[in-house]
Amino acid sequence: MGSQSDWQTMINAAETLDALGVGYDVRIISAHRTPERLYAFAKGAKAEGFKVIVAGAGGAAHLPGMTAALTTLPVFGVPVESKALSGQDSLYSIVQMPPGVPVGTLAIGKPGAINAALLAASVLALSDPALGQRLEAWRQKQTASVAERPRDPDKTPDTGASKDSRKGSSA
Ligand code: RP5
Repeated sequence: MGSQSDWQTMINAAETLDALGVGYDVRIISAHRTPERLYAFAKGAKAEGFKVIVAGAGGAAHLPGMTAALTTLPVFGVPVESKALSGQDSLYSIVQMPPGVPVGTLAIGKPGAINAALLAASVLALSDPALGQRLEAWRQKQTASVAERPRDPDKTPDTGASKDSRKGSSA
């Protein structure tokens, strides 16, 4: 990720990989503040044993694109939600790669971080049947967690409205 400030978003990718039993390394690599670090990492990633790179960045988010330019490993970009433009700047910066250097771009923020991890796991599962089974189990657990009918939302303390009174007044 491009900054320490991205970690609160990207930790969701890490937690998803943890849940799937996928090993990973987390690094702060800023394309503009630590360009030498970026070059060294991206150029050496394949030799280091990385199979997929998930790159989260915000604002003028050139980290995923620059990483993809320096390696042929699959790169998934997570647009981190920026304060100024709510992550639309990050999204456009990452998604609009010219032809020839692809970055698989996910949704802005936490959903994108989670899905980047799931997508990375799917790629790794192509050559790891045990991981494929864990991924299937993760999906089944998710499916099982969806109730057929909604629960009432929690009542808010300041309205004083109870479930029973709402039933009585609206029936
Ligand atoms: C980007 O600039 C980072 O990916 C981060 O999302 C954004 C802001 O970085 P900080 O100023 O918080 O370090 O490079």
